[in-house]
Amino acid sequence: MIIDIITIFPEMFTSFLSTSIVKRAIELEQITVNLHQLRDYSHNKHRNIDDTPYGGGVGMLMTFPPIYDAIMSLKKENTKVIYLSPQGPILNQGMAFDLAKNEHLILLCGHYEGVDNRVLELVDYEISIGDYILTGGELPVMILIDVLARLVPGVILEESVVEDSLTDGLLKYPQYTKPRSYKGYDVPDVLLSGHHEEIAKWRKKMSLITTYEKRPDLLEKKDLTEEELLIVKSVKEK
Ligand code: 4GS
Repeated sequence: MIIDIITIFPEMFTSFLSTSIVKRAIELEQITVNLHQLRDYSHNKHRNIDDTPYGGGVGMLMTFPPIYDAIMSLKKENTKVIYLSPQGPILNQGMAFDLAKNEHLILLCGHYEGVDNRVLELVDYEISIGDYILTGGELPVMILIDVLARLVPGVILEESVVEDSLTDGLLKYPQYTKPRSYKGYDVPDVLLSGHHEEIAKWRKKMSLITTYEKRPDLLEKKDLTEEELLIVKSVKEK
C-alpha cells in the first residue's frame, strides 16, 4: 500500500514512521509513506495556505487551490482520498479492514477551522477518529496509518489479527501470563488444564461476558447465535 500524506507539519511524522511495527512495515515494503508539504503547493510567495471565510466568521480556512493541486498531482487511477475530520463517521476496525484493501491512499491533514468546502468534492471518505476536537489532522492520520499498517498482510502474524479484540465485533477474552500465582492473585484453573477444547469454550464465553460488561453497545450491533444469547442471558440474570 502506498500512502501519500498532505500536511503543513511533515516533521510530526518522523518519529512515528521510524518506530516499532510501522517502521517494520515500511522496511518490509508492505507500506510506503510519502510526506508532502502543502505549502509547496501555495500560490503565493509567502507560502500561505489559509484565508478568511466568505460571509465572515471566526478563524481561518484552508484554501482550495493548494489542496486541489496537491491531490491532482498525486492521484492515480486506483487512489482513494481520505480527509480526517470530526464530521466523518467514526473509524472502527470493520472500516479499517475495508480500507486496508486499497493500493493507494492520499491522507489530508486539516488545520484551523477546516477546509474550503470544495475540497470535499475531491474526497472519497471523510473519517473521524472520535467525537472531540484536535488542533490538527496529523494525529488522526497517524492513528489511521497505525491501524492500517498492522492489517496489511505480512506485517504481523495473521493469527494475531484474527484474535484481536473487535475483529469479530467482540472484545477479547481475559489473558494471563506467568507466574500462575502472586500474593493470592491466581490465574484461572482452566487455562492451566492443558484441555484445549475447554480453554476455547471458556475464551468464547469470557469474550461475550467481557463485551456485555464493558461495551454492551457492541453486542447490540451483532447478530448473536442462540448459544451466545444464552450465555449473555445467564450473565444478565446474575
Ligand atoms: C479530527 C477528529 C479533528 C478539527 C483538526 C479542527 C483541526 C481537527 N480529525 N478526527 N481543525 N476528531 N480534527 O479533531 O479526525
